Amino acid sequence: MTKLKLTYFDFDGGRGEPARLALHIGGIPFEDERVNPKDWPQVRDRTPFQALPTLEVDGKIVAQSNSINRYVGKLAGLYPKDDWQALLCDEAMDAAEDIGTRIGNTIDLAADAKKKAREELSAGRITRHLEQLQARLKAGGGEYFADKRLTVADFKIFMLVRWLRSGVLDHIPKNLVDRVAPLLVKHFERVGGIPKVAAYYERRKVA
Ligand SMILES: N[C@@H](CCC(=O)N[C@@H](CS)C(=O)NCC(=O)O)C(=O)O
Repeated sequence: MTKLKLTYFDFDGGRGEPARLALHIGGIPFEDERVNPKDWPQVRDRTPFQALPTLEVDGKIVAQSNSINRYVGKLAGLYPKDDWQALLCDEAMDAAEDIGTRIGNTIDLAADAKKKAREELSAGRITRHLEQLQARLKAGGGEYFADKRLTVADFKIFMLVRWLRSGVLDHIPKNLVDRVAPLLVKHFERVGGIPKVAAYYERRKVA
């Protein structure tokens, strides 16, 4: 049997969480390695691109969150077999990644610059991305992002919406998603309400 080790920072979100969730929900055995940020300088140099998540497959290490999501999605039966549906799944995941990266780029800015950058992002790119994601969801039937069923794209968007609504991001209104893309909130509730997902976060004590 293929031996898998997923390595990511020790919190229940971010770029590594969709793959963790997919492996858990798909019942795929894997080692869930959680890195304490204080150990990151030592871990960094054994990663291919000096970043997490990474996935080890029988001792071979790879990186890039959406590539990992696709791979584990296929193992877990959570990635479309149809090429067009796979493209829609990828598009949603990459759009979420774009928003995450743009917000991530503001984290180390000085207070004033961060406020300005985040207010601009909230009114501009983030709103536009959320509206477009909502339109894609609607076009696909309104429930899931691809294949009319749960895929790794749903986990990626679930994490993004949870992050945006959590209130941890200064200067990004926590009601932004509710205001501009209410169907994404319904989607968030739908995914969070899947019994295996709810049971997983109940065990992890994550609201
Ligand atoms: N394109 C990469 C980006 C990876 C990335 O930036 N990961 C962050 C954590 S979410 C990281 O490792 N940051 C630590 C650092 O850059 O030193 C991916 O999608 O996996």
